[in-house]
Amino acid sequence: PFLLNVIDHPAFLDGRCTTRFIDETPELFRFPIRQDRATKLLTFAAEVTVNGFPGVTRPANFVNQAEPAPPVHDHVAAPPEGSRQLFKKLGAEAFSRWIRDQTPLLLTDTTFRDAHQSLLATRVRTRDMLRVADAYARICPKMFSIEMWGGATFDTSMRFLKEDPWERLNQLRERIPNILFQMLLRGSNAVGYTSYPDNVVRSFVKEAAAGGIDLFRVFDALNWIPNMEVALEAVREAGALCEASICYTGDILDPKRPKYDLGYYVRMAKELEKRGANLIAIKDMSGLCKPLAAERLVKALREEVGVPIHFHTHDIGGAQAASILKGAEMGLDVADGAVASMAGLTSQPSLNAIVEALKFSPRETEVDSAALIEVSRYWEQVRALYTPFETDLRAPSAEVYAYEMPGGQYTNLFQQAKALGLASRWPEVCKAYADVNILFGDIVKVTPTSKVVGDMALFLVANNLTPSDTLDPERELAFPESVVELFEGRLGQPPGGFPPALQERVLKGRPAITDRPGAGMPPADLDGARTKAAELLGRPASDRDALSLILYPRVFPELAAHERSYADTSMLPTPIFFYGPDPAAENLVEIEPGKTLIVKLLAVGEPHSDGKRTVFFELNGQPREVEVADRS
Ligand code: 3PY
Ligand code: ZN
Repeated sequence: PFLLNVIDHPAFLDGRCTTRFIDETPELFRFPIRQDRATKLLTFAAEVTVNGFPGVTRPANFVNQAEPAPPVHDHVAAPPEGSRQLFKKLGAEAFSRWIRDQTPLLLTDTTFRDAHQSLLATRVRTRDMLRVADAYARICPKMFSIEMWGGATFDTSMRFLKEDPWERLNQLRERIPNILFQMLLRGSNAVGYTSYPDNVVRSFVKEAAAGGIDLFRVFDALNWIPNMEVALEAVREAGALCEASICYTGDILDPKRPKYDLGYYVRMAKELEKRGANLIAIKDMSGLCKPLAAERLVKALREEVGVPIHFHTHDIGGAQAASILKGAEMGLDVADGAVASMAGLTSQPSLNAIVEALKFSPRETEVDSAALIEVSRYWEQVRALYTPFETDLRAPSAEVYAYEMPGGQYTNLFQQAKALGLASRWPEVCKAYADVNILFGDIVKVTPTSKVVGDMALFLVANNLTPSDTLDPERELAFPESVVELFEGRLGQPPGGFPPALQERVLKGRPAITDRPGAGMPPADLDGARTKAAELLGRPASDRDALSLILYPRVFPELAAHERSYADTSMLPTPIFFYGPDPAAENLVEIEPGKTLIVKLLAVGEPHSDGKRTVFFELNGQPREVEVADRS
């Protein structure tokens, strides 16, 4: 550094220096503090030790243990060929026909995405996925696809887990080269909660496909096809599998709910097929598609559309494995499930159970049930590391048929209610959720519209309002921002439009748009975002970083600041990341292949007068001290 300080100094560069240059230029000795990775990671470990992980309470009975071990498998042999190689060989259309020709029911494993989104508030870290990935590729090669990206994972990775979602994709792809990767894309809402300009949606799909996503499940939160078109087109252009969703709401068996009847879904599926969908998803985000409804719906879709049908459901009510089996009898092509230890309740039905249930039947799957048991054991141990994110839901709840609340929302809305001091009024919140749906004209409720309904339900309960109070001209109400956005048409149009009286009240005379929100948005400046991302990161930024910044303009700078202070903390074992290093143990942290830090927490000092504490470590046998402010 000294030599660099000299030769980079303006006086040296200008040739203005004399023999006294070194003596008279003290700044030459001010070396930039090069905080190395180990120090940064130790600083993070010290932070968590002193202050805890933000928002996470270490469970009282938590015993810091070795990280869960993956199933025993042959590391050396390459993973057997699977659905991905076949898809690469055939291309989207021929592969879609191949799916149709299969006799076994094909299966998607959602454990890496929706299962933990629905059970553990999307908190599972990339590291715990990577640790099972090698084994998975080898012992579950007959899995049709793995849903491992999209939905809320993009947001949560950055916001809470402080990791780059693109890296999750990269690293899982490296380890699992043989099974299709699938993501959930919210149409023009991409992986966010609001509408984005078309060029953002297009670039996002292009980058995701280049990063290894093979199958995009695209949906619109109001089932409004114009809002799906840009995404569908981008997926087809990328040569990926384009799976277009019909989001299931209501009850096709109930003659009193005619708005979303069988004909509605069949018409929508046919429209989507016309727009080039390679598969149709029945996206039953709230687990409302009862067994006999699934039978009727799959049968009708099988008769009316040519492309494969993929069924996704949540087991909140407890009857959804039966819906999958009924669908299978009617020719369902692919079903979603999660491994047993991450299945049930707000998550998907158990893959282990589906595989067993179909044994010795015409739709018997090719997935190895013994392998699923091994994988489930792994996830069971992983799940134990995430107890602070578990919900209080202990048993299936058939109340979901009354409330129509998505599996992924239940836990979040409960947390929101708790934060507002409404936890004890949770049944009222649920009832209000159902009332708001009717007030809004009976709409599809899935991210982000489900959040709007949830915000409005909390608004009613917190202010002790009835649904009819919202229409009372005597009352001046400040509706939640998300409700205003919905009624302005900024999330698109529901079937049959918005109820005019409420829309009038919410917008207070302001106009609403009826066009596709993306149509009126100027393109986002991707180059500018890349430059800004580079500034934030203090290193060159990629198009992916630019997209992360555009999608999450407030969260990305926090992630970049975290990286600058603490390096890439995704390499820390989960117990250290959330709860700090075990004081009794030598904690191993592999920061790159072959380079391992041995971290021992020795002691935490008393607070100094400035409120800081010294945390004493041993790092690879050498004493190291880190000072952190005690904010606890
Ligand atoms: C999401 O959009 O994150 C969902 O899982 C919707 O069901
Ligand atoms: Zn889901």
